[in-house]
Amino acid sequence: MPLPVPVPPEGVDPAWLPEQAFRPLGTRRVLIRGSGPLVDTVHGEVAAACERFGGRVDRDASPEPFDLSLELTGTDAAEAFTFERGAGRTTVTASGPSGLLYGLFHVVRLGEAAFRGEHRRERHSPALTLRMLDHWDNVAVHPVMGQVERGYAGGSLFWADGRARGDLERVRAYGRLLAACGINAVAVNNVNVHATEAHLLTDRIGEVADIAGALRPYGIRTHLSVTFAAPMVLGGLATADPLDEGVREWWAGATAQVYEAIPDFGGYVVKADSEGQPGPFAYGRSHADGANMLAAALAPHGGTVHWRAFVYDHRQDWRDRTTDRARAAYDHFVPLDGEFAPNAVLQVKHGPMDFQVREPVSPLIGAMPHTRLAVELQATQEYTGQQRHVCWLGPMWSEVLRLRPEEGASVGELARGGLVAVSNVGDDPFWTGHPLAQANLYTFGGLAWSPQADPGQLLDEWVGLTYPGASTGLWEALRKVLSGSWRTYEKYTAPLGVGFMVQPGHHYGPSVDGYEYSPWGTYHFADRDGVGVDRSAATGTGYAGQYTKAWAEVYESPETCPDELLLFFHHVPYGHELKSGKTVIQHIYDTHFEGVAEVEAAMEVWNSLAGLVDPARHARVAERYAEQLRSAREWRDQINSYFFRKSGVPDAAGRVIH
Ligand code: GCW
Repeated sequence: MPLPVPVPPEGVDPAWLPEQAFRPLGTRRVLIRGSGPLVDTVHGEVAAACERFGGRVDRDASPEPFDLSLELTGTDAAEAFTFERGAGRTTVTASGPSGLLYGLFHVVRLGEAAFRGEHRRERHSPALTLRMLDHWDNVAVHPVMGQVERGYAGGSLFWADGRARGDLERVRAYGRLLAACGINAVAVNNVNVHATEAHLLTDRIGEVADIAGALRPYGIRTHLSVTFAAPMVLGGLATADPLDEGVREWWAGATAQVYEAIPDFGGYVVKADSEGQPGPFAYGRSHADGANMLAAALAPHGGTVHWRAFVYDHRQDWRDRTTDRARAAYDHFVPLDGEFAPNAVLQVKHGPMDFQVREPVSPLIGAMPHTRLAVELQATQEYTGQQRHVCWLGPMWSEVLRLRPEEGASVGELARGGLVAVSNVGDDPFWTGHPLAQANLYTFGGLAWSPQADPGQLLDEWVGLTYPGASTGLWEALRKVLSGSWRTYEKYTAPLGVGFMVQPGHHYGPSVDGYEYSPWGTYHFADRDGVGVDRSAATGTGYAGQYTKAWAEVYESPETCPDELLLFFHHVPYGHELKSGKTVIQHIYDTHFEGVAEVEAAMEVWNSLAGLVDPARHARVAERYAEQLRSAREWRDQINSYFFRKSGVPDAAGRVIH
């Protein structure tokens, strides 16, 4: 039986699955072979398209010749599919049901091209088996963080009025969008697990099961963030010590019940001993002890624990120059390499600090050969414009994933435990607040499927699907506003990798010294002579020495350190000459003026598209551009004035600095 295609409520943007994207498929005669729930999903998709566009679909046998066959040849867990075309017929085969689903969306992506000419048989297979979105959604609205922590797209998709939504049609539609870009796992609640959300693990697991049920037809497994203190706060035990027998039994029992409710449950996500969350340190145990206890509870059921490596001292003394937050993850976890259970995955933020617009790759990645690592990216734009600014992160993520921390292996290859992104989605009609931020979600899916993929090509795919039939002019305009937007954002915010300079707490907009004398370990050390953090091994915090030899050497000296990371690794005088030939101070002035000019130009391009894109989308983006421009000017003027006042060095071009 075909499963009906989910219909999101009236007014919800179709994102990259507008009906028109299904026209090429929907005008064909299609044969589907195989059985099972995911085949029913595929059947429902094809049936809906054919009904709309006049095609025809048959299951298992067709009385007539057909244009496309979608064939399930087995029942394994493989997500791969093959695609080929010959003798006027397109064929997709898969040995596992989710492969067939991905094969279907491949056909949709190709559009008419899937039905033209000849194609040699190609096999498509995801490079990473776990491609996951972590939602930082709370069930109860948090007094400071709101419902979605660092969320810029409205409330939660999953939770409303203090419980799981009764109507999960939109969650089904979300699962469909995710499957169409290759994502196969979702964690449905915040890693900061507050009192209400702790109960999702036990007495409220039924609500999680409902959500899992809505996501399952599109091949998405559900994961849950849990509190390490659960045995105490939920089980009434006196301890959460991971080596305590009673604690271990409690987790085994709770986990068995989770699997009763959700047989294909993916596993737990844990933030422990981090920013106030409980963890094994309270009992003198290691993070391997903590993770392995949960891994043991999950192992009999085939689940995985995602243990986050974001562990650092968030109460440090800014006067103390020996503590360097950037070092923390490596210092905590590298000594534990080899101790983690096979179903424990260490989830590492891609940079050593916290999702800044520019950071080096975390030195932890590559330094734990005997541990399964997942790399965590942030699609939600906490530090990159909060979905009020256009900032397409594809090029940044791609740089990270292609970098080779060691001879022979890229970050994408070292992420054997998967690629994870903090979701940028909420219940906003455009899903992501800023309609152009949908491109980040789509690109993430593509990079998780294939970390070596060209992000520009993924952007083109996104444009092709989201704006079916786009003219060359529209296509080029969209490319223009998106492709350079990350570098533009970098230009008008914190310079040369130094990071932060944001307003404390909510992290939107400039405040150069906002975190300078705070306990958070995020400093720039600007004085009248220079700026930057000395993280060299010779004279600084030693962070540069955490890298493998080749990279340690590159970062150790200001002469070899790439310009864009110079202030992350070194404290240099304002007159220091960059590889570009400019001084640091002149670079700061120039990039800040350029960044704002680039926003002005992009805004003009967007305004010229009125009438060419859907009016609601156009209006939403135009409104956000006005705010982006206001904010970019504020950034420019605060940063330029700050450094002019500190250094006393005038702008060589004599522009207005306040
Ligand atoms: O980026 C920081 C955020 C916190 C977040 C934390 C984390 C969920 O400011 O809001 O908490 O990282 O990744 O755990």
